[in-house]
Amino acid sequence: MNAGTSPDVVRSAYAQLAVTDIARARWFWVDMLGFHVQYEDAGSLCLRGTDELTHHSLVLRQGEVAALDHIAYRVRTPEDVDKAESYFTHLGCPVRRVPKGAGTHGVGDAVRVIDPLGFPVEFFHDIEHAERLIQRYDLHRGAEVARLDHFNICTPDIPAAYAHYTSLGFGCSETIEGDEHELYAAWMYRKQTVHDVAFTGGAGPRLHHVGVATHESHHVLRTADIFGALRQEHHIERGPGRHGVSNAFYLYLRDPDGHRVEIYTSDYYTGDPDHETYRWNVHDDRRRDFWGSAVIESWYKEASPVLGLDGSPQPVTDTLLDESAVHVGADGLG
Ligand code: XXG
Ligand code: FE2
Ligand code: CA
Repeated sequence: MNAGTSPDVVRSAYAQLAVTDIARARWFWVDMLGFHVQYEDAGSLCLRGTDELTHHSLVLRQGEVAALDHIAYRVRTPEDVDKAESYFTHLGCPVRRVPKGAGTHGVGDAVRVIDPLGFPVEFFHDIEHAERLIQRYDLHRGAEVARLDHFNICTPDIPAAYAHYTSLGFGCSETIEGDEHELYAAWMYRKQTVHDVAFTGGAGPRLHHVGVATHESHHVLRTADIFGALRQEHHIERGPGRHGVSNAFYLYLRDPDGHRVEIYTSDYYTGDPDHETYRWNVHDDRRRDFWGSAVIESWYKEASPVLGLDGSPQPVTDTLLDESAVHVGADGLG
């Protein structure tokens, strides 16, 4: 096997978050958002959306500090797990093999790495299957989460993130760029949607948010209504609104530990081989909210720490370009 061959990534598959109070986290993710519990023990919960036929797309585990434990990508074949191991070893990254039973419940043989951007990332192929819930309308609750859609990560050097994911075979659907084409943000995909991963310029490595898909824009509105009705409106951070980038309808919430989740619906197909990148100018006021609504400062600045392979929080580096400092004039342009 060529050590430099990248694994064939199918999609963003799950995120594992450390939470400081698993009962409160359960309230937020299960009772309020409507994730389904696939597996539960004293210290962890494996959750999935209604459309997901694999064991989980979100794992919550009790931890000392609120942090990202790892994000995980599913790869096409078991051999792609070996390819991930040699690919990241070749790059000089910390790499650990996690045999079936030693890692996350339901997942088979996997490889965990600290990628060149400093993020804990797992690659796996085998995972337990799960019962079809898409038409179990009687079980649908809250945001009626259908599936995981994407990860959004804070990283100080967006061109480096773009280069790393390009070499992993990801396409780029959209960018935010300055007048000299300096890269402020990028959305990259393997599955045929706008993204599996996006980069927000900021101190990093940190997890900006996990994006979960619902079927209908009214589910986004209903989520906000439920939080308001229960006097839990302080969990709402940004939106509801229409994104410029991706065209999706959105709402951002913060969980009891401050982990951010985006309820997201109605982006578009990107699967043609010659799909072209759509480029937004950073001075276009519609880029992050198509109606020009201001983005709250906390959305740019706050994010979850990430853990190393030994479980300790990773140090962060400050950003090179700060999009939140970009001035947009009254005409919506710089
Ligand atoms: O998923 C997304 C986001 O990355 O969360 C943010 C799609 C678009 C945007 S943006 O705020 O740029 O419209
Ligand atoms: Fe997002
Ligand atoms: Ca405005």
